[in-house]
Amino acid sequence: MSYLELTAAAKQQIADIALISGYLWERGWAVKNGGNISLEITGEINLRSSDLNPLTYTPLKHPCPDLSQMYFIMTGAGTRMRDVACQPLSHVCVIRISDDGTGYYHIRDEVFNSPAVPTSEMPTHLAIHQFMKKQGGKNRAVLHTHPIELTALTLIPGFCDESRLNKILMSVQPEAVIAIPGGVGLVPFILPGTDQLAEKTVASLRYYPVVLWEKHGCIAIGHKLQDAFDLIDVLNTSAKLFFLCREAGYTPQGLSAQEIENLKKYY
Ligand code: 2HA
Ligand code: ZN
Repeated sequence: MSYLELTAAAKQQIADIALISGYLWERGWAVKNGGNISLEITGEINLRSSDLNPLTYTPLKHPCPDLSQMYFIMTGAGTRMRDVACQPLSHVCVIRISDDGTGYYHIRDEVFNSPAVPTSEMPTHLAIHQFMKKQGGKNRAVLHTHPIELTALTLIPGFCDESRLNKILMSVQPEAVIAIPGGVGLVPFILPGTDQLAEKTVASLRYYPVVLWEKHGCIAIGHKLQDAFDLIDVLNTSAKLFFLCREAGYTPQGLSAQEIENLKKYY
């Protein structure tokens, strides 16, 4: 008998991870091992024994007592989204934060036996889960990916400014205003996987549900993984529309400030 009991809810989360990973690969947002996903699944997983294997314990550089005893499922470091899509159980890992929040146990058994260790962006993922827990809302999903056109916008000198980017992204289609009325955040380029990136991202998430990482990609939060994906999908479509107009030789006229205000009031 397996040591881990995955409830129907946990199985659905794993199916969602596989589905969204496939979308990321198909869109070209997940070249090589780009991007990572994490979901909080406390209450959706049961251990059939209370013995946590001390051999699977890893101390955390930054303890997260707010996440004590919570369970997370995340994509593994170095795993490819196209592989996660086909064989999620072999490319994601389940962790349980220790009672005092100073480390985590990597939960494995004969069924759930992925060799993967947590994503290189785990500092940012855990910092965000800590932030979401403190907020007390419904958000439990974190998605980091490398959307092509959205990232391209952050590469253009003069465009990479929070207010300028919001003006472009929000004005080229009503859907952007409807989906993300408060706009998006921007974090200047910081080395991937670092505590500094985690810190700046959480600071920006206080105001925005999606944060662009300059010259790298973006990260979004949501209740379900699909929610986080939708936000990024809408924003990347805005960036595509912008570039399409530019390629055709035009500067997009976009919605007026009044039209945007009307949309916000109506929805
Ligand atoms: O390779 O995307 O930001 C994983 C990443 C790091
Ligand atoms: Zn990345």
